[in-house]
Amino acid sequence: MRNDKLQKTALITGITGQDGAYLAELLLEKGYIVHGIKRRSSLFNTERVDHLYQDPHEEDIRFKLHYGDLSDSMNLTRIIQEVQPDEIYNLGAMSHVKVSFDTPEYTANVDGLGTLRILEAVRLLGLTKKTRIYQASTSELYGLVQQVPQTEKTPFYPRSPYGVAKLYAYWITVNYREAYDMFACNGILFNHESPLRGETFVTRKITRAVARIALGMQVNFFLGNLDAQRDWGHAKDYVEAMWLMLQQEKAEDYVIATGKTTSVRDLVKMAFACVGISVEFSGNGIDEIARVVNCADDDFQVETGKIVLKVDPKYHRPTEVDLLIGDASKCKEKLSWEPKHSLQDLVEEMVAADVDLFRKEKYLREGGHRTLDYRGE
Ligand code: NDP
Ligand code: GDR
Repeated sequence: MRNDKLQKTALITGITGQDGAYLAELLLEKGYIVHGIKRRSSLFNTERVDHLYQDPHEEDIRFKLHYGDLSDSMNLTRIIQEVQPDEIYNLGAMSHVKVSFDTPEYTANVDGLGTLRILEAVRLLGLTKKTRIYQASTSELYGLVQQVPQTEKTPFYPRSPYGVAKLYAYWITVNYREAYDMFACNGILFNHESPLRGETFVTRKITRAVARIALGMQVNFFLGNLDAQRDWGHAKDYVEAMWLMLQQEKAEDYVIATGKTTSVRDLVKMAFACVGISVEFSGNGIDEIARVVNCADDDFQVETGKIVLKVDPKYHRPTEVDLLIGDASKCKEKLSWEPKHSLQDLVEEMVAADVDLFRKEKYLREGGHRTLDYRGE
């Protein structure tokens, strides 16, 4: 393991996202100076890192945000030149698989070429010996199932514009490592979630809806493919693996996963069980529904027989990734990394956080205050 004594400086793209927020926390705890790139938006988009904010007018600032975008080479080059980072974590991306079918060119530009822009900036600035780079690669690279569990050696066959853009990013990272002897790693991370997960990814969509249904704020919600199986872990565990990859003697690519897979349908059952509600499914695929069979928690009263979930084909993807199970043996052996959270812990934490969030919203609404309307997308 690398053992530099000097205080290190890290630059995180995508710092306002789920992983960026957990990674920034981790690096600050480890004594790093953390710089992050945020996009300009018409509303504040820094909610996940606001607790880390430091007034730039103060001295000894260890957390600093810069405006930027992965589609803008000059901006990235200027920031990297100014920051002179020891480590860059390239987490920024248009990260929603379904949305990538609607915005394929943008996704290719940001998720694919964005990675090239970072690598090339480091090279042109003469930082190849100083700056280590982490690339946020993904289990979506595997796509069409060819072999399970998936390892670093499993062939790729991406099934979405997002997956294809990330395939370019994966290989350009490998190429710069080999061509210019750069320390650049791919973390092939399987799905990881948390209470900070974006609201339109399936886990968070489920835990938000379950919380609102339990609190009587919503009757039902809609999902797409209930048969998809994913290897879900906790984002907090996964950002630690990212950091570990950049502390090794040699740059390599690693799978990060739990080794267990669960269907979307079973995840729905688990989430409802966290509020004492058992549900049963009927129908098949496109006309499937879930009804309440029992509600055992006195805090939450939902009528037996009520339909709480329906399938809406609009959430199906033109091409789907059916089954993901990762084999993280290499990471376990070389980085001594293992996930600390089980899926049960994760779902309980996410449901509890959403119950808390919507209890507050309900309270405000009952007091006559205006709150944001629920968006079920
Ligand atoms: P999020 O969607 O939560 O965060 C994405 C981040 O990228 C946000 O900060 C977003 O900014 C930023 N971003 C989006 N577009 C641009 C752009 N054009 N220029 C600069 N920044 C941009 O993703 P996660 O935190 O979940 O994932 C982090 C990375 O890991 C992503 O690259 C994702 O593809 C990858 N990944 C994620 C996995 C997961 O299960 N979470 C699994 C495997 C890989 P804003 O807040 O303004 O939208
Ligand atoms: P994924 O995550 O596509 O695996 O990408 P997502 O949570 O969006 O979907 C997981 C599975 O659930 C099915 N599904 C639905 N998904 C969403 N979002 N909304 C629905 O209503 C719904 N109904 C069923 C999907 O079809 C899919 O099979 C995530 C992202 O974080 C990527 O950036 C990352 O690279 C991969 O994980 C690993």
